Amino acid sequence: MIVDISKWKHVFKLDPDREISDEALDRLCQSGTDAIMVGGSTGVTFDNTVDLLARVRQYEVPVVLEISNQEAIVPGFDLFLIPVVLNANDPQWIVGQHHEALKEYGAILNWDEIVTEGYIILNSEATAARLTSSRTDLDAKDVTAYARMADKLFHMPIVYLEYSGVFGDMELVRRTRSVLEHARLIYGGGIDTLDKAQQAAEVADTIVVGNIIYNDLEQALQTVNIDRTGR
Ligand code: 1GP
Repeated sequence: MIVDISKWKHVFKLDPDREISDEALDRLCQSGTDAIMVGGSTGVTFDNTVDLLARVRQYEVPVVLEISNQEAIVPGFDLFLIPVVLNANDPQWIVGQHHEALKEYGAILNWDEIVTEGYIILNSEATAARLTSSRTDLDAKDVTAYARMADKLFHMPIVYLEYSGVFGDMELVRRTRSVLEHARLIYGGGIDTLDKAQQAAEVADTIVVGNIIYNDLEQALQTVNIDRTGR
């Protein structure tokens, strides 16, 4: 399937390490979301990723893998998203793991299926922030500099503002979006109502809804109803 990320407005992110019933998965996949993103910070294995892929594949919705560790690279997704954590203090999460993976798979990759995400992690409490030793005390100038770095210096197609677990600063999201020329701005973190989804959708190109899926499925499903007439 050809997947056009430039059309994505709303994405559900599913964690292979968390349980989800068939009924819940059915409702998410048929909700009208633009894609299902599979990924998580910890406990993601080949087996739990294959399982989730097989279950989501029963539906028409595009399914993409956000790769967080080399052991969990599973073929068969529509796209593979590769996070590069721009504000990580640990270089493992900027180029280290990528280097290891390319030593193994570099010659056999289908580059048309691979999309780099310039991640900026902004919630110091998030597992991803701890894992990557991210420097999260950033002001708007810091964040927009990282965004330009991703967009202009490295030509990354995606800048991902990651607040995982908390709802972020929408003014900062808006400012970050405004400096991007080519890259798409993905926002994720703390979207647990339609109202927050709408606020985020007004300032970002794509919003990602994660945790609330597991805490309150009905609220999660509501977030699909954002106004799609904007950018
Ligand atoms: C996580 O950005 C996503 O990677 C979504 O965040 O889980 O807080 O919705 P939440």
